This record gives sequence, structure tokens and C-alpha cells, in this order.
Amino acid sequence: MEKNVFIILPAYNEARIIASIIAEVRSLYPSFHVVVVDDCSRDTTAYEARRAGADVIRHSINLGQGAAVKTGIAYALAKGAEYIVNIDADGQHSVAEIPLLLAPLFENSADIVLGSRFLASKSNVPPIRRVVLKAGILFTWFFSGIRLSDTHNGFRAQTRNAAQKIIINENRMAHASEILHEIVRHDLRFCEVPVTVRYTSYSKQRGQRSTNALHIVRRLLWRKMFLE
Ligand SMILES: Nc1nc2c(ncn2[C@@H]2O[C@H](COP(=O)(O)OP(=O)(O)O)[C@@H](O)[C@H]2O)c(=O)[nH]1
Ligand SMILES: [Mg+2]
Repeated sequence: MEKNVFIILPAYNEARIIASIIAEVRSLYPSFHVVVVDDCSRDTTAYEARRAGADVIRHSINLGQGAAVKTGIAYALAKGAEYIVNIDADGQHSVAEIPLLLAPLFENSADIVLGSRFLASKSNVPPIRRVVLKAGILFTWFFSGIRLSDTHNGFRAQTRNAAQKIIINENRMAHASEILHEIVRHDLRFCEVPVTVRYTSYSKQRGQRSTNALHIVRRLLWRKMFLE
């Protein structure tokens, strides 16, 4: 029987590339639903995504990637999704690798599957980004007690049940840490699979600045000290 899979792409100003990613998903996996959450882009992301055949939800102000992931998941759950995949909309992730993330879910050996660029040697991670990401891994180990090889990768897949349990409150990039915290809190079964993250001139020109990691750490420590 066909599985009800939703692919969610949080997108901000990705008009140049979004249609090609959607086309690839639709040609490789015709039965999957594709949802783009356009976070009030200043370009024609929403138009391009709709034209390429995705369901498009648009935030009327820019809220951040975490908020977009949350919106996309809520939409997919409301539409009856059984499996939900998150993938970046800037072409850094490989659409062809989606089945690697779904396999452990289909076998019922995990509730959530996390892509890891450090389990495979295929990713051309720039040196500074590598150091920041490795620091993030250590920080996550301290903060959430979860030991992973890659903690800030937007390529992940989860079951409906996991998506219903995981609560995202962090609107911006700290949501990646928050999801890991939620995995521990709900004792969800997780695993990592090797994925490729491509660093292209397009992605590097637009991606997060490494200094943003400091804001994430500050925010999470603040939460740990005062809100938990
Ligand atoms: N919804 C939303 N998505 C964003 C925002 N900023 C970035 N993104 C998307 O999130 C994904 C990853 O963002 P990016 O800046 O490339 O992060 P990096 O790859 O970790 O440097 C891409 O698909 C972006 O389009 C935002 O403010 N809102
Ligand atoms: Mg990126």
C-alpha cells in the first residue's frame, strides 16, 4: 500500500532554485505531497513553488525557519500525513537521498531519522562551518544529553506520532536543538543516516552566518536557566 508522505520545504528567498527542487521531488516520488512554507520571501518564491505544483503556505511576516517547519508540520498532520520529511529549499540536500531517511521509519525501527553530513565523507563542509558544527554537537551533548554526529541538519524525517509529540517553540534556527531536546523528553526512537550536504556558491552566499551559532547558544542557555 502506498504511504502517505509529505515533503516540507521551509523557504526564504529561494525563487531561483525552489522550482527545480520541487520538480525533482515530483518526478522521483510522484505520490508524495510537496509543501513549501514561504516565510514572507521578498522574491517570487511562493509563485515559483505554486507553479511547480507544491502546496504553498505563506507567512505574512518573516518568522524564521523553525516557525516555518512548525507551520509545515501542522499542515501535513491536518492533511493526514503518516510520514513527514523536512528538507532545505536551497538545494544543499539531495532529494535522491529521501528514501534513506524514510527506510527506518517504514521498517518501524525509528520514530525520527536525522541526516548526518559527518557520517559520510561526501560533503564539502567549509572549515569554519565544520568547527562551528562540531561545537554544536558538543553543546547538544551537554544541553540535551544526546550524542549525535550532526546536530544542526535540516534534513530529517519523522512519523506522524513523533510529529504530534515534538513541540517547536523556537521560531528561528534554535529549533534544531529544540527538536533534539524533544526527542529525549519523549523518549523517541531515533537514528542517524549519512547524507550529503552540498556547499555551493549559491548556498554559501545566502546561508546562516557562523556567528549565528552564538545567538543559538545564548538563547538555549537562557531557556535552560530560567524556563525549565
Ligand atoms: N521559513 C524560513 N526559512 C528560512 C529562513 N531562513 C532560511 N530559511 C530556509 O531554511 C533553509 C536553511 O537555511 P540556510 O540559511 O541555508 O541555513 P544553513 O544551510 O544552515 O546555513 C533554507 O531552505 C532556507 O530557505 C527564514 O527566515 N524562514
Ligand atoms: Mg543552506
